[in-house]
Amino acid sequence: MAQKNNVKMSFFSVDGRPNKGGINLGQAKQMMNEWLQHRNVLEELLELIDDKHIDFKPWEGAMTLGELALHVAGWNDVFVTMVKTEEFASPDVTECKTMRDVRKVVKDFTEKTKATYESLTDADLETENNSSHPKLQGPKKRYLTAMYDHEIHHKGQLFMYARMVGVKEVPFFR
Ligand code: NI
Repeated sequence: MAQKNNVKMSFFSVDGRPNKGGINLGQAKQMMNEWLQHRNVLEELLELIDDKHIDFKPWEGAMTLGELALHVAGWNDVFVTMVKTEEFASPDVTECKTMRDVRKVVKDFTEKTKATYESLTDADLETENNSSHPKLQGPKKRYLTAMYDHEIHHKGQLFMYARMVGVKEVPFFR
């Protein structure tokens, strides 16, 4: 009986909900898929923003709409890369003049981040990290949960930016 329960548990994804189709994916793969759902929504949202809003910011000193989108994509690539390298270095983000540029850079980061994520093993996730940040210390998996939260945190802000510049129909949140 106990064994049966263990098998059943492995069909649940990181957020505890049933894994669609009951396929028992590895943890790294499952976590990547959970993150990708949110990234795909972010990309959909960016399709709805006109060029004239690229420099929109809701308050003085906020990141502009374009900067915020690039911030998520660039830094979240850093978080995933850190599982492999432990190097905390600013992302290399190309300057963008149009929303078309922003969408392209975000998509390129998505591909790069996905490729790095796909190279991670479940054993990598459990290895102790070298972080000096008290909230990140622990298994390397913590870089990935922080990255996931960071994606959702700023994606929520971007939904608000989008509504503020007049987008009426926004995508479902995941
Ligand atoms: Ni941030």
